[in-house]
Amino acid sequence: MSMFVTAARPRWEIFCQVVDNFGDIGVCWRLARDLARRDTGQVRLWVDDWGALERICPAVAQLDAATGCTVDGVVLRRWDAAFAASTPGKVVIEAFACELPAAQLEAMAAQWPPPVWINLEYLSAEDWVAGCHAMASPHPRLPLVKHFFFPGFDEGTGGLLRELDLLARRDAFVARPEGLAAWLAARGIYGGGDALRVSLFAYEQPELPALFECWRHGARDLLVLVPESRVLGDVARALDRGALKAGDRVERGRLAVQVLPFTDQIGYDELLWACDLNFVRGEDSFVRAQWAARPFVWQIYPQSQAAHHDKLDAFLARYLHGVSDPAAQALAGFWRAWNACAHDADGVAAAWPAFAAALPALSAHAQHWCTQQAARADLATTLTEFCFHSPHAAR
Ligand code: TRH
Repeated sequence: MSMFVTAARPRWEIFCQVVDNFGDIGVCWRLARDLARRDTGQVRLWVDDWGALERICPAVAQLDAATGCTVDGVVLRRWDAAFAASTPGKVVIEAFACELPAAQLEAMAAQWPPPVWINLEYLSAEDWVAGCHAMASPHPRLPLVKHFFFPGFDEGTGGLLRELDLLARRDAFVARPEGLAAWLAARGIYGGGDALRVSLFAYEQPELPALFECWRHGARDLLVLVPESRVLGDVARALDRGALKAGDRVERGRLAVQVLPFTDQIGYDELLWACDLNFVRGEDSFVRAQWAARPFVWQIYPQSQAAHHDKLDAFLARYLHGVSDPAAQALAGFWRAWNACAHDADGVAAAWPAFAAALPALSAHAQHWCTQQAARADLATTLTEFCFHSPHAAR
């Protein structure tokens, strides 16, 4: 009989190891909240980098990280060197192949029934994903079986993170023009009624000066809203400023740039809904831009030996299916330039005019793509199905 059997078992337990940035925590925090809102059972999230969590969940700053705290229905626990095994969840999710603490693995093996053990993988549009989704991997020593769970764009994958009320909240936000005006005013964002409103969330981008130069002399006013992030140094350089901080606004010709504070995830969604074009990065903001149903530009997380270029092309092939040739080429050209793909040497400034001209067509396509993807089961639903209603089900 296990020493862990008497304590209450959470329904879901997620382990998240943040390496050098908060991207993984973005996915884990969103998934945890989504599960907590649908379920009656407890969701517990272990995080090794409390600062990264605090950035997207400012509420934790007031709470006791050592003993754990509950935010939005999620029990948050710090995963540090002093980790002591606790009663494992009915489902244990290790995010992005992080290594579970050995003591917790032993605790899982001592449970009956054993937890459903999931390795949540990175999102990719590549064709092999559906074939690997839900594959089992028995532990070499312990009586435990891990399953690989792949989010994705196909029927045969785990789908995309999408809260049940997300699209209704988005529709309510965009349906009230006076609401949008109030939202902008509340953030001190003003001017440029006809300007193209752009959000810019990105990693470092050495091509920004050339693009800003093009925007400054362009055919249309542009208002660029930049949440504080890694790209801010390049934004400052492109504007010939020493440094920039939240609240700063700089105007150059037809271009106005305003720096916004980093918000929680709900506020970030609203920013995407408030803009005509969104520059996003990594994984979670990439998916949110698709649910915003607006044209977007994806900066994929760079990997060694340019492995990310294949992933970018795999998504482009899916996303551009059915888009007219000129618009498809314009989008692919601009995205590849933004991601410094070698086979597109012209650069972002050269690729911008065609991309800008294609925006009306791409806007219609973004809505079509969003509707198509929303017809598929979302990630929390597929996880619940797999973990509680399939042959692998938790008891
Ligand atoms: O941080 P990222 O670059 O994450 C990446 C990816 O997960 C990638 O796959 C992984 O390999 C790498 O990390 C290590 O970008 P991402 O995924 O978009 O996460 C950013 C999160 O920040 C997302 O949840 C949205 C959120 N956010 C806010 O909450 N408020 C804000 O103001 C902004 C700009 C973002």
